[in-house]
Parts: sequence; structure tokens; C-alpha cells
Amino acid sequence: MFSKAIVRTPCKNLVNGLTSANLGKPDYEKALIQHQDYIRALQKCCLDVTILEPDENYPDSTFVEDAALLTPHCAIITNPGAPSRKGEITNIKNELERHYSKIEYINNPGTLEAGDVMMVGDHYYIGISERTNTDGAWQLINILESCGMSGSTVLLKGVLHLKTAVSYIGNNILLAAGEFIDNVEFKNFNIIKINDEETYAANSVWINDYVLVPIGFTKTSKAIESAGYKVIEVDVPEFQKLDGGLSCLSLRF
Ligand code: CIR
Repeated sequence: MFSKAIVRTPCKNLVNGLTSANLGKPDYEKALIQHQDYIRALQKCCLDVTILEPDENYPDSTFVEDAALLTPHCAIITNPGAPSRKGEITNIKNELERHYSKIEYINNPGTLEAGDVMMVGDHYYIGISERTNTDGAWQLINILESCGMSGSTVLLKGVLHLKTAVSYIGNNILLAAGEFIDNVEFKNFNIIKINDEETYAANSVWINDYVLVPIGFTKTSKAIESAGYKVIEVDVPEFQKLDGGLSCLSLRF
């Protein structure tokens, strides 16, 4: 069970965030409204939400998930692979020191963004991507093992982060799109296949009894409901314009 979440209000500079989406520039005012809607969804899942101040130095800083990995035993401050995002870790570290006595770090030459890390109980799948390299992944595996957990790597082919196209929703169920539907690493899971038109909804977020699903992806919502979950739909198209999905907008612990 999760009890807390950390989010960061988008900064005005959000409109200059990294993207490969070709969906146009985000509208800042709309993004603020969508972010508030997202916070309400987290609160509906009974999470106590800490809202951090916007940080104009880092356009992508609202995507807090990438700067840290939170486990039941320790927090790990990452080392983002995107040069424009590296400095995001300083402000997150200050906040995490309020919650964790044990904080570990990913160091150069290792890089890691936690959008590439999917938790399945005590095991963590780590995507090797343009943002997360093998060195960073192995540093994380060593940290996890030192705390009684484990990790393994998954090679990504075309997506930004691992969780861009695969999410664990408990009960041995994965939402998987594209390259992850038949990935041998996930052969022992029950897979809910997400079709190409709904790939964005493969990044849905399991929180306690609920799953947050982006609004408008009805096949995915129905499949998740049929698996026995309560679905909360959240409207985040301004963040989609920056390749951001639902999981990237919070740290849950
Ligand atoms: C980036 O490219 O870094 C941001 N525009 C989007 C980050 C999305 N984060 C995630 O999937 N965990």
C-alpha cells in the first residue's frame, strides 16, 4: 500500500520541455488545471500529497518520477540521462531527506531515469534506454540487493522509458503495448494487451485499489475494470505533448 505522493507544480518554462511527440506546445494554464486534477486523483486513492514549488530552471521538473526511485527500504536519487534534467535531483533530494533516513545515489558514468524502473513487489525491472545506461542499471541493482531487493534489465527498442509502454498493476498483471507484449522478460505475467491506438494508456498507475488511466482510452479502462480494479480517469493531454504519462507526474511511496 502507498500512503504518500510527491508532485511538483509545472513551471512556466514547461512549454520548453523535451519532446518527440509532435503534438504541439503545451498550454501552461491548461497544464496547471490538469495537474490539479491529477493531484485530486491521487488524493482519491487516499495518498497524502506533498506539492513542491515550480522550478523554472528545469522545464521538465514536473515529471518528478524520473529524479528518484522510492522503495520501502531506501530512496535512490537518480542521475538523469538528459543533460537538461540532471539538476532536478538537487531539489528532490532536499524533499526526500524529510521522508527517508537511507538515501543512495546513481553516479557518473551511470545514468538512470526512474521512468525506466518498474516495481513488481521486491523486484525492479530496469529499462536500458537512451536515458538509462547499463552502468546506471547495475549501480541500481547493487543498491537494491544491498537492501534485500533485486533488479534485472530489459533492453528497450523504441520507447522513451520502460514504463512508457508497460505497467504493473498487481496480481501478476501487466499492461503491455508494442515491443513489450511478447517480450520474453515478461513471459510469466498475465498480459493485458494495449493496442496501438491506446499505447499512451499503457502508462497507467496502480495505487492501492485503484488504477489511474488517462481519459479517452476506453478499451484499456474497460479491460482494467474487468480485471477487478476501480478506474479513475485523469485528463493530462498537455503532459502527453511532452512525452509525459501519468506515472511520471508523481513519486508514490
Ligand atoms: C522528458 O523527455 O524527459 C520529459 N519531457 C518527459 C518525461 C516523462 N517521464 C517518464 O516517462 N517517466
